[in-house]
Amino acid sequence: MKKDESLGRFISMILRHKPEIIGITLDEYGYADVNELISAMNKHKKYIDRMTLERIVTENDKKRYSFNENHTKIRANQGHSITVNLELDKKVPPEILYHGTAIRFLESIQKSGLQKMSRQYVHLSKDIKTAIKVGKRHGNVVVLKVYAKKMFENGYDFYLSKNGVWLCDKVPCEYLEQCNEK
Ligand code: HQG
Repeated sequence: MKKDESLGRFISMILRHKPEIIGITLDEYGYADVNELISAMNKHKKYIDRMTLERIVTENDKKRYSFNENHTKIRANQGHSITVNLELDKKVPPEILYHGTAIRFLESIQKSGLQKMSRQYVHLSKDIKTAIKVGKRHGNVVVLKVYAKKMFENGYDFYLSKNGVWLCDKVPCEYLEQCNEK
């Protein structure tokens, strides 16, 4: 449903980047109070009720949001630019992960590796198809192979978000290689 999609995009912005634009705050774990979120959104003409919010959380294509156990609180599973504690455990990554990006960023990435830029983590994909989708958002896409297991063995930490996105703090150039597979 188109309307859910646009509400979802707005909720992502609130829960990941700018809760203050509708006058709410997140707790240290990134949670917003559900009642507060609904009433603040309505006040700002983003009309939503609890049933719609539940549907958006359940049906979101990337499972971007989670409720707490009794559905009184909601947070984004990844993608934050504000610093929150997602309570993720360190995890052993697979041998290879992927990162889709725009060709125009390559030169800079080859110099300084993958950086978090505006987000809390560098986001990595488990397969090439997903990486292509992520990269396309930025322009002509190029996929990079990340030698994740080697990084892990050399002391870098990895986390897996609740919706299956791999997260780390940075990827130095020596663990990156252009991926020509499809
Ligand atoms: C690039 C979406 C120049 C990086 C996606 C990326 C993901 C550099 C861009 C999640 C660089 C940042 C995150 C360097 C990295 N020099 N450019 N040294 N290091 N970059 O959007 O990974 O759909 O912040 O390659 O699916 O594209 O919103 O990160 O192109 O999971 O749920 O800087 O956001 O999730 O862009 O995407 P972003 P991302 P949602």
